[in-house]
Amino acid sequence: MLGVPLDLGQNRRGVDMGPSAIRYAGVRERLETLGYNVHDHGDLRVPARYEQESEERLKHLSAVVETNRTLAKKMDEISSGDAIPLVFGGDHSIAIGSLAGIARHYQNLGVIWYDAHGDLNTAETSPSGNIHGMPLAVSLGLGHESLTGIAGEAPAVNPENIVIIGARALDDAEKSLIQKHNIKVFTMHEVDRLGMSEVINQTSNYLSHCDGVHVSLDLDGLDPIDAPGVGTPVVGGLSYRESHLAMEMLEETGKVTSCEFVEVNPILDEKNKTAEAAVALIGSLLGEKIR
Ligand code: DIR
Ligand code: MN
Ligand code: MN
Ligand code: MN
Repeated sequence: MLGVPLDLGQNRRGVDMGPSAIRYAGVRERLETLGYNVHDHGDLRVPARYEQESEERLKHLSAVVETNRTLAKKMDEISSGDAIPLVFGGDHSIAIGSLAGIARHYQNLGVIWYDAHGDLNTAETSPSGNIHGMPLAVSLGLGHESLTGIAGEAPAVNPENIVIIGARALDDAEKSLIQKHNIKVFTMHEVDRLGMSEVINQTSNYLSHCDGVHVSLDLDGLDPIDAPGVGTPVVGGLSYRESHLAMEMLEETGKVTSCEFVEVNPILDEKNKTAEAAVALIGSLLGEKIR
């Protein structure tokens, strides 16, 4: 486990406390009960917000780059051997560093992006200038070179190795990019039509050529009723139950090699409900069964 208490990829205060909230919700005990030998690497050191100035198009760029460079190195280290890296955010901009570090260990890393958003913006297309709306684009090699360069020469992820699940707030430029690169997306429309069980079956088939799969779960993928403690909630989201089914079925594929749970914001939460949901989903993704 590694915490990354970065909040500079977006505007709301409090998401820097996500790793504490997730630990407080009992993640370690949960994993030990499952029989895992848990190693907690603690929290990455992150620049404080008050020390930072903000650019218009890429807010807090240098601090986000610096944090993700350190994170990529750390993830590279802890991805070795048979460890399953589990990262706690922090805002979703940390996926830039975690994917950069993990991808070096795979030929064809699959990525499941569980999110209300596409996170496929660049400085030119972003409506907000917030880097947490850009990490998937950056991981494809699109965006400011100080961000795309974190992965090294080649992009961390190929467009055909990505599956987005739960999308319901895509910007126009993100829609174009999805079409241009033919990225697999199960929006809420497809989830409702097919059901989560079929969505995960198709996801698993779609990524069957991958030699590893990273699950990047933004808690705002869930409905705000089940996960109110997020900075950019969007109504009409994935339920607690659907999400558990998704995690359980992904675990059954045996293909998940790393994961991250991001955007938990305890200041906006209701009695740590969102962190508790995150920990319950982590349990399911790593093998917890009702029976
Ligand atoms: C929006 C919101 N698409 C942006 N993105 C969010 O600012 O780029 N991503 N909230 O999680
Ligand atoms: Mn390594
Ligand atoms: Mn996101
Ligand atoms: Mn989101």
